[in-house]
Amino acid sequence: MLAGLAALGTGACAKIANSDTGQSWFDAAEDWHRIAQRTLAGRQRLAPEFARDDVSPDFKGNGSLTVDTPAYRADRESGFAAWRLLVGGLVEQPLSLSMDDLRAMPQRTQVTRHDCVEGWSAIGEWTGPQLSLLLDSARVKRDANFIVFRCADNLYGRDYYESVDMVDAYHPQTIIAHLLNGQPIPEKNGAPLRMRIERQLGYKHAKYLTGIEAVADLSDIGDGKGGFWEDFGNYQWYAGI
Ligand SMILES: Nc1nc2c(c(=O)[nH]1)N[C@H]1C(S)=C(S)[C@@H](COP(=O)(O)O)O[C@H]1N2
Ligand SMILES: [Mo]
Repeated sequence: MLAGLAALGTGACAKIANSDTGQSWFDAAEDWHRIAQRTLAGRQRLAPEFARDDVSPDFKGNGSLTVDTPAYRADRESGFAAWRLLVGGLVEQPLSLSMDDLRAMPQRTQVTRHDCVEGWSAIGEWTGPQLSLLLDSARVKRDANFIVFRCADNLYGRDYYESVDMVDAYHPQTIIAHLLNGQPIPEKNGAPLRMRIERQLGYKHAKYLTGIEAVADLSDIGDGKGGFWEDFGNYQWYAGI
């Protein structure tokens, strides 16, 4: 956790060290991490990982293939210099991270198979920091039960969003990816940031990621079913594989 904070360069380390309540904040974050790892221990099993040679020549794009706004186009032209990932909700230390901040954190690379409910799969090599690192840095409060992912795109007139419970949030293969096959993520696959939640079906893997929010329950978000497709009534909230 200290390494994570240092890598973020937020100066939060100094703040914690000087604060009377620092120690209890630490405990709260570590508690959630431990609880998530203890709960349903079987769900911590890793999804299969493949060899670099197995990657699909073209990773299909599905759902939104871009974000249709002038702001997105302008930021894309500048290499996403203005992109920010906000980490907030039920956290002690909200974060606003640039692409450079995320690239400076410890990285995980994994070659995994993406399974879409529509019946297609693709293998890709994804790289980025683990979500657990960000959650520990932001110090998720004990009353949080879910992590919500906010996206920049609007599909059929609704903002895309998704959510997972703390077990999937702290799963080691749950990463905030900024590279696909060693290159910045293509526009159709969610540039510049997308979730990889390898024990879950494709629609959980939020593209065009702008925010990560810790919440106690999901009823106030969207239509209250925990995700874009879930709100339409098409797909189940729990999409474990
Ligand atoms: N923001 C956003 N995330 C999204 C979607 C979307 O339309 N918008 N589609 C989902 C679905 S159904 C799938 S299968 C995958 C597709 O990822 P890909 O475009 O890289 O294949 O993204 C998921 N995440
Ligand atoms: Mo999908």
